[in-house]
Amino acid sequence: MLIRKDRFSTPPSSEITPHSVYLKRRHFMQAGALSLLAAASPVRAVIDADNGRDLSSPAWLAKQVSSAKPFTGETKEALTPYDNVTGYNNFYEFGTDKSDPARYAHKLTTDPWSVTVSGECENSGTFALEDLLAKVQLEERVYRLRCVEAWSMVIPWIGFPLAQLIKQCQPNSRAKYVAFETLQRPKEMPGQRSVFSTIDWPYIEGLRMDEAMNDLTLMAVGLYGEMLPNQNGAPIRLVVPWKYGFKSIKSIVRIHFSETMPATTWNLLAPNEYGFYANVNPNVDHPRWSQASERRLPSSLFSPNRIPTQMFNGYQQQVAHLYKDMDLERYY
Ligand SMILES: Nc1nc2c(c(=O)[nH]1)N[C@H]1C(S)=C(S)[C@@H](COP(=O)(O)O)O[C@H]1N2
Ligand SMILES: [Mo]
Repeated sequence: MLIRKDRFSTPPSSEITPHSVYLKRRHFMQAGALSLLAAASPVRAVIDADNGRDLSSPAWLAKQVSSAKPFTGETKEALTPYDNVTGYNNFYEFGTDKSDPARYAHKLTTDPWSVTVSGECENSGTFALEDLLAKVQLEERVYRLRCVEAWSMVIPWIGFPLAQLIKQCQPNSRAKYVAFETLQRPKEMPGQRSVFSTIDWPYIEGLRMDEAMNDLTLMAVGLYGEMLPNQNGAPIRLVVPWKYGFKSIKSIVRIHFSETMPATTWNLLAPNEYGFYANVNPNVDHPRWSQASERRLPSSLFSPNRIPTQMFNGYQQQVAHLYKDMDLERYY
C-alpha cells in the first residue's frame, strides 16, 4: 500500500513497507521528467537494519526537501531509474566498486552536519547545515550527469544554485576560485582506510568563480523528491552538469575562496588524464578512451544504449561563453 500523509510529516517507520517503496520508484520510472510536476513525494523514513537508527533524519531537512519547487523545465530524455541512480555510484571513500557506496555508505552519520567557510570572504566561519539552508529556496532540476568513464544518467536533483550560498559568504575581490572538501572520517568511510587507495584524502575539488556563480551550478540536498541517499553525497553535494562527474564533489564540509587555482583530487592523481576544467567534450578524448559517445544507464550487454556525447553535455547555451577564448584541448 502506498501511504500518503501530510507532506510535512514523516510517516512512522512501521508504515513503510518495501512495497510502498517499490511503488514509489515505479511511479518515478514511468513518470518521466515531464510529469514530475505531478509527482508529490511522501517523505520516506529509512531504517538502518543494524542499529535501528532513523537515517532519514534530520526531519527539518526532509521537510524542506519535500516542499521544493517542482521541476518546470523540459527534457525529452527519460529519467534514469532510482535503483541505478542510487546503486551505481562513484564515491571512493566507500570503495572503488560501483556497488560499494550503496553497500557501505548507509553507516555514515550525516546529522549533525556543518560546513566551514574560509578564505577570501567576509562571512567565514563554521555553520550548521540548517543555518546555511535557512535562506535558500530549494527546487527540483533534472540534469544529465556524464562521468569521465563514458557512462551517463539523467537525475532529478533537489537543490539550490550555489550562487545563493556564495552570496551569503560575501567573497571579496581577491576571490577568483572556490574550493570544496569532502568529509574525512575513516571510521565511517572504509575506502579511506584502504591500503590500496591512491587518493590523498580528503577528496577536494574546485571551480572558477564565474563557473561557480553560473545558474546551472547546483548544491544538491536531494534526489527523486527525497533527501540524498548517503551514497549520492548526503547531506550536501555539488552538481555541475556540464563537467565530468568527478567535479561534482559529495558530502561537502568545507568551502574555501582563493585567489589561485585550487588543487583537485583527480588532477593530482593523473594530471595528463584529468584537468581542472573537465568540461564534457566529445572532441577531446581521454588518453585511454574516446569521449565521443557514452553509455546511458540503464544499459546492458544486449541493449548497450550508446548515445553521442554532446559538447558541454548539452548545456552549451548556458556555459559556452565562459570558455570563449580558451583552447579546450589544452584546458581539458
Ligand atoms: N567525495 C567524492 N565525491 C565524488 C566522487 C568521489 O569518489 N568522492 N566521485 C565523483 C564521480 S567520478 C562521479 S561520476 C560522481 C557520481 O555521482 P553519483 O554517484 O551521485 O551519480 O560523484 C563525484 N563526486
Ligand atoms: Mo565520474
